[in-house]
Amino acid sequence: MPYSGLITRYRDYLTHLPNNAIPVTLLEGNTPLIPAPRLSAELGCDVRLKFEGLNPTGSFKDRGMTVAMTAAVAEGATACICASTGNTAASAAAYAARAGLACYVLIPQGKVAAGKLAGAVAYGATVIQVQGSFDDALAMVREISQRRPIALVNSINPHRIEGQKTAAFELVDALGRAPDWLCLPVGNAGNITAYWRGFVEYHLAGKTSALPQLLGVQAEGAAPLVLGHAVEKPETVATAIRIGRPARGKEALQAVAESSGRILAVSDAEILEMQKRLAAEGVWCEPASAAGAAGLFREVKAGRLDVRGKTIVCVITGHGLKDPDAITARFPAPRAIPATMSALERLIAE
Ligand code: AN7
Repeated sequence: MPYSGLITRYRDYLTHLPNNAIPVTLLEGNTPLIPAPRLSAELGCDVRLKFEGLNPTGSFKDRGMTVAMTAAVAEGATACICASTGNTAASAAAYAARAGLACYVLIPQGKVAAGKLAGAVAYGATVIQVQGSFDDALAMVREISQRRPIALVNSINPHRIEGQKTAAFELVDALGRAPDWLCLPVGNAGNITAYWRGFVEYHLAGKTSALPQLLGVQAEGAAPLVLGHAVEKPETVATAIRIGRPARGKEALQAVAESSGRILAVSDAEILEMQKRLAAEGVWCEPASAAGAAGLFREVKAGRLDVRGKTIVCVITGHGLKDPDAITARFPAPRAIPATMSALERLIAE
């Protein structure tokens, strides 16, 4: 049967959706699990990359958005709203367009990567820059969605988590069991919460006897869950996870504890170094998406994590095209030569 989106594929597990709901879908999910041979050799384990950047709008957010938008339409919504560091905005804009809903997205001014902002605009959302942080914007959309009949599609919307848990199902379906470790970036903490729910549900359904250990990774300048308190002015090159008050922080910490996992923070330098390593495997991701693998790398190299012979999945949450400036701003512009064969010969002989 041709693939028709994750709601159809995992309908039996999406019990919150009304029976008569008609999927609003762009055929999200079903993303590849790509082996990372160089990283595997370096760390002495089998590292696989769940490349969520290959979803329709370039990030894992599409998994939650197909379910949230399907539910919103079934409930009769005509407009939706979210706060976002960028990927949620682009995803909400696309699925709202598909469903014929008005869409408002609030983003922190000047802190959203170019590809995400352009996406939200292209899909026709009303984009509003807030002179504040993501956390400020989230507080605003929470309140307006109470006051007015506008569906809130942030990951505090339970349908978002329901959709995102399907990534765990796909991992078990691909590997035949859960991986030993699952490494992923943590911002608002919805995704790690969703993965854990997915693994637990599949475990209860008898699809995997084992559960993974979770390695949740924040950026040092935006690490409220590692520090144990909110961060008022989060700062990191990984703008996607520039979040100081994670809405699902408590659930995330509980999931990490239940899995006998870890939550830790990596520096911007470690994130960018891992972005480069992943690109050297042929998988270019945005900076935030490298955080999970960066955390794994550091722990293994420091001798704090024994992964020999283990199967490790790193979730690559967003495509590198989302944030081209993260590359072009740090590297010199490509060399220019005259349009002559001699100039080309000289350069190649260097
Ligand atoms: C690429 O788009 O919060 O821990 O508003 O875009 O579930 O928040 C994005 C988060 C990781 C963190 N990787 O996931 C938003 C937003 C990428 C992201 C995360 C985000 P959560």
